[in-house]
Amino acid sequence: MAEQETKKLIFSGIQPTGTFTLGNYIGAIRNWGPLQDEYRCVYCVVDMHAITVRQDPVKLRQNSLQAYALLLACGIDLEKSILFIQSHVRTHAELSWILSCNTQFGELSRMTQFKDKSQKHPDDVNAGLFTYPVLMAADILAYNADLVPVGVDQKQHLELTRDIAQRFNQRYGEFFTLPEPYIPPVGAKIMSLQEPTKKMSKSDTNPNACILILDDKDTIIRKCKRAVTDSEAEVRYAEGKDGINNLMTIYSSVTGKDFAAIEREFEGKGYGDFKLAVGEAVADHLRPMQETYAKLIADKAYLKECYTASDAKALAYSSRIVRKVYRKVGFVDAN
Ligand code: ATP
Ligand code: LTN
Repeated sequence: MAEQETKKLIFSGIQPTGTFTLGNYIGAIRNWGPLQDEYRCVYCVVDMHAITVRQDPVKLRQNSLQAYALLLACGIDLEKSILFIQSHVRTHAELSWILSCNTQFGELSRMTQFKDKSQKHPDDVNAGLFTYPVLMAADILAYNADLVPVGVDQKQHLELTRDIAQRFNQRYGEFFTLPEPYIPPVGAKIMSLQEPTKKMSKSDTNPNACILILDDKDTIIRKCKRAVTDSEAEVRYAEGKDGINNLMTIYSSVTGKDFAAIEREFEGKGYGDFKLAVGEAVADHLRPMQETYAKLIADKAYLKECYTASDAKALAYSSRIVRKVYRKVGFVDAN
């Protein structure tokens, strides 16, 4: 990364908690590829965050490799960027400890994700779930990232990261860059196909609510056909037509057509035709990525080569920063 040091650094992570949805794809990961020319990008499969909610170990390992291959298939180019696995790079846990000693109990108690997830899993309100945002701050600050692409749901965590960085800088002298949230120009929020006022989420228990990006064409079309709409029969973007608005957003995101063009295309046609067209367009859009994914996931040796190289780059880069942090807080040099 050295020759490009003048470019701003982007850091983002995604949890390997299941197959990505069309929401994750349109709202987040599809935007990661195009950022690579303008920025130095560091992307990460955050498996350590995933275990804040109970995971089946066999599944977690599979999901992590799947997430890694999917991110490559979605356009992350290792000639330009780093894509590594969080648990392979020890500096994240190391920095997380230091930062946790600079984070207040009260601050963490106010995090809405903690409150939501403790309600969702009342039998497992573990300390890791509570300190989740500190590990996320460590992810970002270990690279002194300038920009962090996140959805609205993660903004509060990013604000906490800035507060922690600022407090550290006041205590120990200016050191950390205060990272800014980066909201991509096309940042559509994709809603559930079954309850279009709620966001599409991979942890939804209703399989018809979300399109997974590895779903086959028939499944995608079936889910679109079952999507909840309204009692009108006009394909039109309007308040109160949440289901149709969501399908129009999806169709627009995968075809590049604007809403006016979509309304013209389906004038005089019913919802059935429109839903079929949405399903076909999504399936056609995802097919090349799915084909690349199938090749990548079948080649575990290649994947290993990829993450081993990226893990080493991430460790080298973040070690320099964490070593300076150790010195700043007063730890004796190890060598
Ligand atoms: P979970 O259901 O396990 O909470 P999730 O599907 O909500 O997961 P995350 O792993 O929390 O997804 O988020 C990964 C990224 O995808 C984040 O940047 C988030 O903002 C984005 N994202 C998630 N769901 C949507 C959606 N429906 N529309 C647009 N972006 C989304
Ligand atoms: N909390 C994020 C995942 C995440 C992340 C990060 C995002 C972990 N570490 C660092 C950006 C930067 C989520 O659930 N989407």
